Amino acid sequence: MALDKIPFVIASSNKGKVKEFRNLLSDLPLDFIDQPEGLNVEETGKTFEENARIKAIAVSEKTGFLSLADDSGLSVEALDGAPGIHSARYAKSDKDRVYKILKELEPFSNRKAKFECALCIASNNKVLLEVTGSCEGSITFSPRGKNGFGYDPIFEVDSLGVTFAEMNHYRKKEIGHRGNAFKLIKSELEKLLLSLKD
Ligand code: ITT
Repeated sequence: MALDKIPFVIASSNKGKVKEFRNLLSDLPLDFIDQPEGLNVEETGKTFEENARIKAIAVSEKTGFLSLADDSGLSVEALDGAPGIHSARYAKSDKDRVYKILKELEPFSNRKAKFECALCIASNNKVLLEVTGSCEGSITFSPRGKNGFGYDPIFEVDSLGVTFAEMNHYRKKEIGHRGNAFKLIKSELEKLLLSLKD
């Protein structure tokens, strides 16, 4: 463990999310630890916020360390908010999920969508910080771009005209749902880390 750094578990098995978090948190004095291999936390909540809480608490209990969980997803207006909290399981692969949305949206002219991200930081079975961020956009007619993960190739950000998958990670950090949520929690997290060092 690096000297003076606080052990911090990113409670996620999604490699795309973990990569984004490592970038978002890179200037904080944290010693990143993967969540225990094979750990499968059942997401029984009905909202992003509830699921983020369930994951953060479970991983902090299991590891004994400060844990950050994210529950996130894409909500498409014309599909009554689907896939929403079911984003990860909407079809069997990222590619299938992307084409399922494109197919389902064919009859609609309204292509408005939004990404949401609930973050929760927990320790010792207790929620310490929680917040939600979002990013508004629309669904493209075909996938574009090679960066990012999940639904990034079909999500075009309002006003920019490019998909998340067409931007570099600095830009996604600046305007994306995860970056927006993180902006709301960052100063509180810094205070929390300082209090843990005392
Ligand atoms: P963990 O629960 O282990 O963190 P997960 O992938 O199951 O991993 P979620 O239940 O929060 O995570 O599901 C989020 C899904 O929403 C994710 O699998 C993607 O399909 C999608 N998603 C979330 N954020 C995204 C982003 O920034 N870009 C593209 N797709 C995203």
